[in-house]
Amino acid sequence: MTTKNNRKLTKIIPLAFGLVAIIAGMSVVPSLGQQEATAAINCPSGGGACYGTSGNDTIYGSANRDIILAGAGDDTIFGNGGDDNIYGEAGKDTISGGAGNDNLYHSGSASGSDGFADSLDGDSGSDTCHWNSSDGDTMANCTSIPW
Ligand SMILES: [Ca+2]
Ligand SMILES: [Ca+2]
Ligand SMILES: [Ca+2]
Repeated sequence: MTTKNNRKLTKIIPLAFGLVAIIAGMSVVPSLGQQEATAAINCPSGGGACYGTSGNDTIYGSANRDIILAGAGDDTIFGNGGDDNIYGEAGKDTISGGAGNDNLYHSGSASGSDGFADSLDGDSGSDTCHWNSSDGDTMANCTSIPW
């Protein structure tokens, strides 16, 4: 009787572990997917340097002066208040300066084309958009400077 029950258990236990592993696997897979999706980044409330990741980010500047470097990826960046310097760096970026006198840069350096059509919007204030004509960058609400 005891032997018979033990035999049943040896069959049931691996099956139970298998089910637990499947359920655990199901819950793990979506969370890994979320890590690969767009990350939301809030810059430090006091302003200063603020960095995106190498992936696609949505970055929110503080009410103060932010220096935002978005990293590679197709980033969406909101400078919000303060006189911000925003660098889209590589990737097709959408940048809005928000209030304040902002400097928006389609790329990370003044080497010309980054190969992506970035969208720069100075929003309110006296803003400057640093763009590249061969990339097909678009601009609004800003003075344009080739960069
Ligand atoms: Ca990025
Ligand atoms: Ca701003
Ligand atoms: Ca860019």
